[in-house]
Amino acid sequence: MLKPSVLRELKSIVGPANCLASPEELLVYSYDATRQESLPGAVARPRTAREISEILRLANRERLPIVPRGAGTGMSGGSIPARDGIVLSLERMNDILEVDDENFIAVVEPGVITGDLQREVESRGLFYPPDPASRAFCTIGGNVAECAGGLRAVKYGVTKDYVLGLEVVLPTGEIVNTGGRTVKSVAGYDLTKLIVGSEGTLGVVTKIIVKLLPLPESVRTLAAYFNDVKSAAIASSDIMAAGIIPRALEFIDQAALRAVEGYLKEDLSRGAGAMLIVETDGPPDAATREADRSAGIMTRAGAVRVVRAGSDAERELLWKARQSISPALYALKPKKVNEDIVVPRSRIADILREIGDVAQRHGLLIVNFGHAGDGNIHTNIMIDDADLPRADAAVREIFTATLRLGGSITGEHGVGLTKAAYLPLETGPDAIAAMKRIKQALDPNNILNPGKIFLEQQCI
Ligand code: 2HG
Ligand code: ZN
Repeated sequence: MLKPSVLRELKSIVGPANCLASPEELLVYSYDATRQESLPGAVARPRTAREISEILRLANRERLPIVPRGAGTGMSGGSIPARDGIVLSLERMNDILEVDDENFIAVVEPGVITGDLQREVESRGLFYPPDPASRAFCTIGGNVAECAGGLRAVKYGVTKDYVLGLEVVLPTGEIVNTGGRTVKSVAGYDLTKLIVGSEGTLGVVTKIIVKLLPLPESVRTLAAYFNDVKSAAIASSDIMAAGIIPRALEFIDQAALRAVEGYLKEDLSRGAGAMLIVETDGPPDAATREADRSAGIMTRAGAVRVVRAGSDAERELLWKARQSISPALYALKPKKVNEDIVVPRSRIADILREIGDVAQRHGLLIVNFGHAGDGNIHTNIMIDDADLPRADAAVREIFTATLRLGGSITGEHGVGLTKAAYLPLETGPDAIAAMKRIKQALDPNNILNPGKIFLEQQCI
């Protein structure tokens, strides 16, 4: 419970209609896509950086935890509220402020839905490439906080590659601008890069300047079907090793295919053991040539069938299927422990083999799909409550194998709460100590998203 005087002050900052404290309202803001929950003391829905600054100053005075929140689609618990703290929902700050088609930039507020930004710029012949599977409902502010990746990272990179500048409210309330509207700037430390991916622990982003590209002239989409996971994994590494850079190169294993086919009531794979979706883009000749070369490589690696999406409807169905896997998996088991490990691209077959061994050892159903072109596999351990201890053991073994192969425990979902215990495995204690010194310098009272990334500050 928040003190009545704090609630009053909060109301005077954002207006009574934008300060929520009834149990029903709090519940709506209590969870994210991990399905973990924790009830906040209040939710504030500010409209300006100035209001946010005042809230952060209040939080420092009262030592209150503040948890910034976009649409709550995060997969590592980054926006799970601190118990009795304040959720800072950026949902009302949702304007696309500017699209500058001369300089190829857009200026947006954090609450803009990523898919809306994509559609708006595409209507002007421009392109915002980062493309999380949740683009229809996630916010760009959340993408910045977690440095979201997505389906087109293999060619175009991730959120941090498109953020040129930010307006940020620091934990102590100062409003600062980082970077700017130019493609180059080396004026001082790169605070933009520090904030992107800092999971809402170092500042509240209130304005984002993103880089845009010209919209590619054409796309070609292929679906390739394999009898087994191993040949699909080898085919994906072979495409990359041949120097082809598709704009998407996605992998789906048999269990994920079955789940999504049931979810969409479509027979996409006719019983295949694994599938790759490959999409190339660019001038029509180049896109076709790269698609044809990819098809040849996949056939040589053992694809039993490679088909080209002949119409927009066919292409859209493939992508809809891919984007629906995450929710579709809940048909297999009530809970999932979903990880987003990433390995060097040539090691995908190795990590999938190791994951298969882990699944067998622990008698667990582990489903794999994801961004094979990046080496980024979504490994989902499907469980009932009783399986949780075995799932925890499996996660540790999968992370250990990932690191042994030269990979990382999280490619795009962030550390948040769910991976905090494992971060030291990857970074070692000295790097964590350095990160904590940065946190301490910017947030001396540890009010901004405490308990995320670093285990020992856990407070929910
Ligand atoms: C995706 O690529 C998302 O679909 C979600 O990153 C992954 O649910 C998952 O494991
Ligand atoms: Zn993903």
